[in-house]
Amino acid sequence: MDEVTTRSAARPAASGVEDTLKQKTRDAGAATDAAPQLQETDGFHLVIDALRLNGIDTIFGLPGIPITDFTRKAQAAGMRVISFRHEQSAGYAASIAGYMTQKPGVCLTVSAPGFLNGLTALANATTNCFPMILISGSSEREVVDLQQGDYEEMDQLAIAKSLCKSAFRVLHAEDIGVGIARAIRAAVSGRPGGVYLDLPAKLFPQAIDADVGKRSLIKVVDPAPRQIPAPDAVQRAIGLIKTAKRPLIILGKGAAYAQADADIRALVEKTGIPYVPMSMAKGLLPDTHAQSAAAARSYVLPEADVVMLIGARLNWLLSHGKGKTWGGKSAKDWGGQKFIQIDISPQEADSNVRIDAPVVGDIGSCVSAMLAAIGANWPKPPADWLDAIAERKNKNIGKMAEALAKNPTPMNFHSALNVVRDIIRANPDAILVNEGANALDFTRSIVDMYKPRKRLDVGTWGVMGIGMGFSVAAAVVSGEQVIAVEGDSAFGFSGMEVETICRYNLPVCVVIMNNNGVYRGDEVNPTSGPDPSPLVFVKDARYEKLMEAFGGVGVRATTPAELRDALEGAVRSRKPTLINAVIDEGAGTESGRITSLNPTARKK
Ligand code: ADP
Ligand code: TZD
Ligand code: MG
Repeated sequence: MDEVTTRSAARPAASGVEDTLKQKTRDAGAATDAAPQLQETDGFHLVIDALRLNGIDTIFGLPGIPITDFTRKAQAAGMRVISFRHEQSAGYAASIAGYMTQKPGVCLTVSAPGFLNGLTALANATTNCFPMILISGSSEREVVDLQQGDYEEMDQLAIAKSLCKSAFRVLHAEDIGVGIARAIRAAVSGRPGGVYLDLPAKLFPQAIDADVGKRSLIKVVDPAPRQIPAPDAVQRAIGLIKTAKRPLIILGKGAAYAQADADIRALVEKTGIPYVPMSMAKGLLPDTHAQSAAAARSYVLPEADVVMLIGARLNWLLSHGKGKTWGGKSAKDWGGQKFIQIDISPQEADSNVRIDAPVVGDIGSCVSAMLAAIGANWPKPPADWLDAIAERKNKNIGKMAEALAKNPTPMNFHSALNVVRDIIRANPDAILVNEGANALDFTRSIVDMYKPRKRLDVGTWGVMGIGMGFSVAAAVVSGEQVIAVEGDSAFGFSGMEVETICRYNLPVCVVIMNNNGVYRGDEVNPTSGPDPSPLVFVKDARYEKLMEAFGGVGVRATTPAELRDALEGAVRSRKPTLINAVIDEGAGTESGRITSLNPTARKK
């Protein structure tokens, strides 16, 4: 994109200054009319031009004062503007677009309440290391700062600062180029994260000479520079792996994000080390890979002696690297593993337990350095370790197959998800979005993924509400079929976005695992009073009619056969579809797989 979007000034050109400007504009080759006009640009156009100059061609947002005209002008300039029903969904969409593309996803909101609605997604993006820029219009600075009660008054910059990686405000049109460049660099360099960019209402109509404007824009060179690991750090890691009798690799979503798929696969295969993928790293290598130890996770974590983390943090999702999960005697005890951690953040090592070999750098560079160091004839791990894993794995896969083969009435999570498993196997390019508790945990363990970055879920926070935003972005960014497996509670957080899915006619099929409630639907009010339990919803809710209301396809499925028909139909037609899969309301467990995190009263 070379051209700066210009607007003709309304004023008649008369003065000497303006003549000079006209001449400049002509020199810049922008004005070719016989009757030359003064060429100006403004804040609206400069923001659009700065984004496009940096290859950002899509905006996720929700219009209103002061950004309404911005959304129009962005669309007129050829950007894709995806307009949502709630800013939180737009924000989640932007964040996952960032994860999928390594370019910051942009979310655009109005001031105060719109900004706050988008802020949850920005904080979530930062927590998950997804690159995203939240751009919010803001009210008059001088009124806000004196707290004089402006329309949607709020000191947004101050509030955003503590919740994201960086926050900037641009006051003058000629600084827009710098502002966008700083936002892009902050979002994607180093550990990716969320960036807030505050654009006051007054900035948008500020006019400046088009040529000056054009020259103020910055095309960011090498926005996420490679970070080559120190050779001695690589050698230390290799040395540690050499001592291992029971080595293990854990792949996290940082590894999926890095798009170093071939090298990661080569490292796993050349070393022969068994690996466990974290949730969003499923499919980085196909889940059916012989070295996947996912089905023996509870055996390999406590038994491993050297563990190499690639783009995965030792946070709660890995029980902080200690305690019983890792073979420790009690909840806080170290299990005795030595850890290698490949991560771009130099501060990540030792966050929970000692890291004996930190390798700091971008995963692409680190993995290729490791590959070079191990050479061609790396010995496979000891056979007794691999055999012991295979034994557990096969036993668990056998047990799972038995559970999947059953066909109970009503359907349970297994019989329903067995269908989704088949559909993903037949359509490995489809993107699976997943949220809920039981609906999440069962899907993660039952549905195999075959390709990288195809599984998008609740991430580090286990946040509900990402479903429809992620689905919209996944479809917009990739053009692929999206299948969103949603708990009925989880779906409720962003359900209105089915209208967005219909409006943009996206190939999204939402499958609601409808068990009438949060975790299960059979709880009752212990007082026998008229209010239902806080954990249950209207029984036999007809969610499919929501999709029909906006012209999509709605199906109520009570058997695996009906579910299969409906899912196959959705994939064939690519029409917006919502399948209300009716699940046994007693089939789930509280909090799914993380029951242990629930505080319980001592007093019964
Ligand atoms: P998971 O939840 O899958 O375990 P986490 O979100 O906890 O994954 O960890 C992802 C890690 O990956 C973060 O510590 C982050 O710094 C790191 N990371 C992200 N992108 C890169 C990259 N390109 N190179 C190296 N590390 C990265
Ligand atoms: N609010 C937000 C934003 N995130 C959350 N994680 C929660 C609340 C708490 N929560 C969970 O952790 S899972 C869940 C909630 C409300 C919903 C579980 O019910 P579901 O799934 O219907 O989505 P299952 O299949 O019934 O377990
Ligand atoms: Mg439920």
